[in-house]
Amino acid sequence: MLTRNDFPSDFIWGTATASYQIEGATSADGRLPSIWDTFSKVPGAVVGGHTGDIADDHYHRFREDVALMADLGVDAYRFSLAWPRIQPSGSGPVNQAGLDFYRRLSEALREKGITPWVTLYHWDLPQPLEDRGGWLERDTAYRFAEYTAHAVRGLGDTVSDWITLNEPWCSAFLGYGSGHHAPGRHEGSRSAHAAHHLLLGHGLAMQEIRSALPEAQAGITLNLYSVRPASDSPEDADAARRIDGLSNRLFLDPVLRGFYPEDVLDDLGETRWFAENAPQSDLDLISAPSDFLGINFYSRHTVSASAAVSAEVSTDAAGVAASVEAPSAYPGSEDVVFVGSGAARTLMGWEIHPDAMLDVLDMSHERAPELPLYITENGSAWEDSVGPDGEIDDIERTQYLADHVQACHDAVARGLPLRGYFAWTLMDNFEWSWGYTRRFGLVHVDYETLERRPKRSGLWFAGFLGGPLATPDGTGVTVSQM
Ligand code: IFM
Repeated sequence: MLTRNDFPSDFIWGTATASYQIEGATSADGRLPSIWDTFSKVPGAVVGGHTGDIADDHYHRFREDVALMADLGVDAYRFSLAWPRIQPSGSGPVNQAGLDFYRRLSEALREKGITPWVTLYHWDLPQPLEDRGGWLERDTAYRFAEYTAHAVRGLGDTVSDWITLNEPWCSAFLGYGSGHHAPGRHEGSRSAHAAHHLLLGHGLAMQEIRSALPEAQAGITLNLYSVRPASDSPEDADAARRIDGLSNRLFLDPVLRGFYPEDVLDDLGETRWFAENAPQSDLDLISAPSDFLGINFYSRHTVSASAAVSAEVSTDAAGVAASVEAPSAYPGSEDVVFVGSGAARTLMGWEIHPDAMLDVLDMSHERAPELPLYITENGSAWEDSVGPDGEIDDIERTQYLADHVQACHDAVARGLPLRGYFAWTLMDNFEWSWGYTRRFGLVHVDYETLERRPKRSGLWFAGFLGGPLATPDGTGVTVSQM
């Protein structure tokens, strides 16, 4: 069985979460509403009308959660700062109480030997900024830089690993395109303007981090997909080019190469807007050297230009059936069909392709051969059930985790500069428009009592890492025992 000893000794193993998904305490200590507080209260926006008001109450239980991570044996914990705790109105003065919470968390982690990895933006934009146009406005990028300056000055002595944005594709195209995520707008190809402003925000935030913390490690996290055509036809090849363009190249190329892919801007019908509003000086900022690229990897897309294959319809990156009548998250490419390849799927409907993790590592590595890469999220949702003995025997999640850890091993063996892996997610939490109906955690959360309990997958990870929760022989639960 593979263990962490089969990896380089400095390979980082962690778990990841995000503020709105776990913290609760949405009005504590000066926090004001974010776009997710607003959106989750719109009837029909989130399954079951669920909100993040309580979530896992991590805000009050973080010490227990840090102890759990120490029991798993992780090296690092990736969490996000809630902008509306630190700068509640999205501009103006800092809220010291908000910063203090993250200082307490970071120090508690360090006491246990766990390195904090901080994401500055994991989707909880202060509502007042959305009221002024949100990410469709260039000014929001400057507000993000201002908030970053507060965060890095306030926490830079205890946090040295920083991620600017989490998955700007989702913020732009689910937030302003399909509207499946907050703020729930349907702006068609204008959602690409949000993508540019997010990336500009990344570039400006990198500047703030560099100037306040020259020793810090910093980069961005993108959600990348392996994209394949459903057939050898030129039409399907073009469908794959389009979806790869919108999902991957629209973000990888500006960040790693300093340009936007022309074909994607053409598909969007936004070439002129970008020519007028995304000057080279923006691209210089966006492509300024990073210390790493974070990649969130979940699945592979198989796509077709032909609706004739839609009987096998699959789900897109939001976990939304690609056939549902809703504005598309792929503006300009609405006609492309996401088809099933026959592979097994998680409860999100996402196909399981561990090998495709190497595709996304390759596409990043090709563009920046020297750049260290991290898998900053990877995980799966399943229908968990608690057994009579209280155990959560999540065989599928354990297998998914083991198979993706194996893919990391294959990547390292192939010489790819993969330096770490963060499992999504530490514990069950608010899965955006799916509310609490999709569980990704290595640790189960009872939403009535908020009791946490490691699942089999968590015990497997502890065994792999040699953490205190590993079984007495130090091997943990092996997949073959299942
Ligand atoms: O829960 C999300 C996370 O917030 C961002 N990446 C994908 C996860 C699973 O959908």
